[in-house]
Amino acid sequence: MKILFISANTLKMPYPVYPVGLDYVAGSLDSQYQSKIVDLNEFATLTELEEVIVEFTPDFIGISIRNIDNTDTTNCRAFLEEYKNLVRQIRKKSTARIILGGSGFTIFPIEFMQALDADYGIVGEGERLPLLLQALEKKTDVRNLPGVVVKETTDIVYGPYECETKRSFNPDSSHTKFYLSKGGMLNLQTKRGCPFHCVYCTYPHIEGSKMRFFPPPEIAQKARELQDAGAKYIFITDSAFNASYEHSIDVAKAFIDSGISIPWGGFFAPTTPPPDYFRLLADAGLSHVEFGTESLSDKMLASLQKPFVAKNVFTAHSIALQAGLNIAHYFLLGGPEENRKTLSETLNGVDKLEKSVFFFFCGIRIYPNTKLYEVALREGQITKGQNLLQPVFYRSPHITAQDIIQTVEEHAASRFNWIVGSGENKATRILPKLYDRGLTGPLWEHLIQ
Ligand code: B12
Ligand code: SF4
Repeated sequence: MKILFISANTLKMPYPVYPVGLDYVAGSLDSQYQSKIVDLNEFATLTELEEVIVEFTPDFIGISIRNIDNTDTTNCRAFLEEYKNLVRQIRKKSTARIILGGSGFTIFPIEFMQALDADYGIVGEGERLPLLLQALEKKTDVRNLPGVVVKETTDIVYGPYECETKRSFNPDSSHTKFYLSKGGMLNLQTKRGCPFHCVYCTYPHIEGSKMRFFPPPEIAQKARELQDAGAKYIFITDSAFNASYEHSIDVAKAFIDSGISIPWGGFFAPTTPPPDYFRLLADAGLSHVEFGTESLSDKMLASLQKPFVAKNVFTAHSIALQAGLNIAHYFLLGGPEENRKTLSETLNGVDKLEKSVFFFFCGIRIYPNTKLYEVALREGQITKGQNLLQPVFYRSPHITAQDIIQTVEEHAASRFNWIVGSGENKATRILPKLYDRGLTGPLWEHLIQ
């Protein structure tokens, strides 16, 4: 049986992202299945994809849906139409049954199934795919399989899948070569799940709230494979790499033991780390820390249910700085309780954080299965059953979105290292030139003054 996997994500900002999820899905299949991964980024037009489909003649086509939109109120881009077009082109060339999956799909499975008229979907971990394929082969009812969605599904029973994970990484595949030639960034997962409860966040729903750790020696072995394949930088895709200090330290030690010499980075929560934490990680190659800071007002941090207060942010920042790391902070403005005072507390606090880059997202996207969804529902900002596939952003009752954007943009105008939204304007001017010069990594450090 043949399965063609397609990564449908063509967003290249801030840089194209290697479809690591598909490595895991492909890795879950045994040798009775012949699988192939392609990435739309490899192709200049969909005609090239059609040629692959005609040649490979798959029985199933698995589409990985990562981004729904760019979650940027200042320059909103949604991708549903592109996905519809993709499915239309596939159907013209193939009778293969279409299976959807991916993090974006997991947030809106029913909406995507309907909008794309797919045959099946798998919510959450794609390692459940063999169960679906076996059931289809045996012609048994697939509707009761956890995580499996069909066109008629209205209710989803789903939880994290406690399974063996195997990443099938192929250094010679054409999509790997694409990422190696465009900046050389590949990615790595060290665990699944986030134990925190931030009100707006989809990650615990996508990956679960219980952390499931991969063994550090295996992670380091995979990092070594990426490095040997020619990767110049590794991004750790964990929700928050330091959600377990113990495990992240063990991973760093395993990197040192395995001779990982390329730089790496990831997302961190700005909680106060153990002494020497960032120094140890820096010794293991950590070069970039992306803090999910969101606000520097304690009132807002409490309202967003962040696992830290502003004081911890300053401490984590200075320890990371002392370890010589490049630091970025991400801010999420306009949540419940945001007002002029909390906003100015944040902006004044930002000015006290030295040598860093700041990304400001003004307006928080409302997602199902989050506490923010319940708040928005109570406040009448959305209605029950409303389709949120087209982005809807939460509005604080105490300050308008316009006010927030204007205030942040006024501050940002004279500061090169303040990026509003995904920063496509500033970034598109700079990043391609830097990549052309052979530089690698996230590159936002070049905005630090
Ligand atoms: C790491 C990450 C990043 C990093 C990526 C760095 C890198 N080089 O890899 C950075 C910081 C660059 C980033 C940027 C962005 N991100 Co991001 N990111 C993530 C994060 C935390 C993890 C993604 C990941 O790699 N997971 C690990 C892999 C192994 O899991 P996976 O891909 O989900 O695959 C599993 C399943 O989904 C499933 N699966 C996957 N494909 C398929 C296919 C089939 C057929 C099946 C059956 C199953 C299946 O099986 C896999 C194995 O279990 C997710 C949130 C999350 N926790 O999922 C957000 C997330 C994917 N990002 C999101 C967004 C919006 C963005 C940005 C648009 C933000 C912005 N405005 O800049 C950009 C887009 C960048 C781009 N070019 O696409 C959203 C996407 C949903 C949405 N709202 O559109 C997410 C879900 C977060 C959220 N807000 O909810 N991101
Ligand atoms: S720490 Fe990060 S990943 Fe975890 S719930 Fe909060 S925002 Fe989400």
